[in-house]
Formats: sequence, structure tokens, C-alpha cells
Amino acid sequence: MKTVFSELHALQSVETEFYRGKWVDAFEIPRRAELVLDAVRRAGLGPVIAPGCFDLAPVLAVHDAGFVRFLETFRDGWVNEVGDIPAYPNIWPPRRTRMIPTVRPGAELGRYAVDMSSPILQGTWAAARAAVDCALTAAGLIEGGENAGFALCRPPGHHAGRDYFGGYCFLNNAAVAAQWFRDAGAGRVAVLDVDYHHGNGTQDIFYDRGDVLTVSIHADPIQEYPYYIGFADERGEGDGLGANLNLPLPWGSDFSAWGGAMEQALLRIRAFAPERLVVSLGVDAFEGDPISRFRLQGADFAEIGRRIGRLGLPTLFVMEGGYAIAAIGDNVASVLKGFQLA
Ligand code: OKP
Ligand code: ZN
Repeated sequence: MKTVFSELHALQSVETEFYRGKWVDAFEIPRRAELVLDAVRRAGLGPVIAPGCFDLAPVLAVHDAGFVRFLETFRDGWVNEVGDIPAYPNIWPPRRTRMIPTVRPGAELGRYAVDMSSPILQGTWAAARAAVDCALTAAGLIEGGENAGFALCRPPGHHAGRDYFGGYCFLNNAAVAAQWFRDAGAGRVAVLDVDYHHGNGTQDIFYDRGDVLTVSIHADPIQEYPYYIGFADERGEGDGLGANLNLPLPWGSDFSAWGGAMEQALLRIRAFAPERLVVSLGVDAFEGDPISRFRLQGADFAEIGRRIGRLGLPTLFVMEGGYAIAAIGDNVASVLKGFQLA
């Protein structure tokens, strides 16, 4: 399968992040994408291509126009008022406020941010758009008849909702691609999120829709980010009732537990009979991940890929998390090779 990759990812780059009350070496760094790129090349997965350019219509199909406009224009006001420095929110609107627009960049930043992990930099908008372009280009390959594609997206996307960003994410690459498949004619699309963290943005975007099934296997939000969402009783609403499946697992889960959850996920996906599958591919369930607490081994990632491959669906893989620098490349390549050889 082809990998779609843009060098522009490197525009999103910080040295440190705020973690457990301290500024520590950042986990979500450009090197992650470079290592994944090296690994897919070494694995002989297939050609690496640059993304095409898309207008904002596919982004606006899942994201709020005011939010997108904010991401696009925020830096000008911020630099003018605060200076050319990374922008971190330090205030958030309380519940039941009227959400009246302000004229202050810092106040608008807090309106749309859910946490401090996604600083907006000079190049953030370009990097986030390039990631979406990677997802859409890979989706286009599948629409053109290929059975699979890998969008090597960075920054990741699955924590970004219709009108919020956070968790290293700005635009929801997987959700944009899933909606694009719908608009290209697929009647039903499934999103399988195997990242260690719940795909809260993706769930939220499609929560009231029956045409896009969202399934996530992740650490129990009672003890893990994103904390307030991702519980097993969230099943969708309205037309979407039954079209969201959350499979939370406790800290310390290994593949005996994770693989069992995956069987439930695959059963649900088969029953839904989607025409396209989008996989939010985070590899932070790996036991060596520095911010995560599952215990998957390297070989388990190949098995994940094989099981996805046995679904026999046109499949778009979209890069999400994974922070164990020494293993991220091998783990991603293992999933993709496992899929190819299934
Ligand atoms: C992004 B992805 C918790 C800090 C959490 C954000 C984690 C975002 C993970 N103490 N920081 O799903 O891999
Ligand atoms: Zn994650």
C-alpha cells in the first residue's frame, strides 16, 4: 500500500510539554513521523507519496466554521498582542456561559482548547492542514480502487471535535476522511480506533449518526485521558443509537484482554457491513510507551493488522499516537505488513 506523507508536519514542534505539573521533554515530536516513515520504507510497504492540495470543504464537513476560522487566523492576533511565542491557553469558559465572542486572542484560545497539550505555533495551521491533506489523498487512492492506504498524519487528530482541539490534535484527520468517503458515495463507513486513548473527537462528531460506526478500544477514561468521555455505556444517540461502541480496558491490559476487545470490535464492524474502514492507528498501547499503561508486545501489532486485513474491507490507516521512540516505527510497520499479508 502507499504511504502519504508531508514534510510540513515538522512545523508543529515544541521542546517541552506540561505533564503532571511539570514542563518535561515533549512526547509528540516530529521525530515520531520520521521514524515511522523510515520503518515503512525499510519494511518495503510500498511507495511514499506527497499529498495533493484540497480546499477546506472536507474539513468544514465535520468541523465548525468558526473553529476552523479561529485555527486559521488566530496567530496573527496572538503575535500582535502577545508576541511570536507558542500559544497555550490559560483560561477556559465556565459551564453555562453565553459564549459571546471576544476581541482577545487568549480568550478565544481558551474557548476552543480543551487542554494545554496542543500549543498553537506559527506553523500549526499549515501542519494540521497538511495532515488532513495526507488523509484525503490516501482516501482518494482507495476511492480510485486501491484496497488500502496509509496516511502518515502528524499532528494526530482523534481528540479534535467539531469545535475543539487538544490532546496534540487540531483537525480530526480520520473523521474528515470518513466523511469524505460518505460524500464520495459510500453508504456506511466504520472507524476503528486502536489508539491507547479514547477517540473522543471522532465519537463526538458522529455520535448522532447511523451512517458512520465509531468503535474505540482504549484505556478506561475513569483513570486515563480524555477522562470525561469514552465509557462503555456511550452507545450513540438519535439515528446514531447503537453506532458507537466503546471498549474501555484497565491499566495493565495485555493482548489477552485487548485482543478479546478487538474481537467484539470486529464483530460489530462486520455486522455493520461498511463499504469503507478508517483505522485510527495509534501504537501507544505498546508496553514500552512512556505515557500509556497497556502491555501490548511488538508481535501483537502484526496480529492487529492481520485481523483488520481479514475483514476484507477497503481500509484507510490514519496515524494517531505512539510515543515509544525506539519502537514506534516497527509497531506501525507491523500493523501495516500484517494487514497486507492477511
Ligand atoms: C494523544 B493520542 C495526561 C496528559 C495527557 C495528552 C495525551 C494525548 C494523547 N496526564 N496528555 O491519543 O495519542
Ligand atoms: Zn493515544
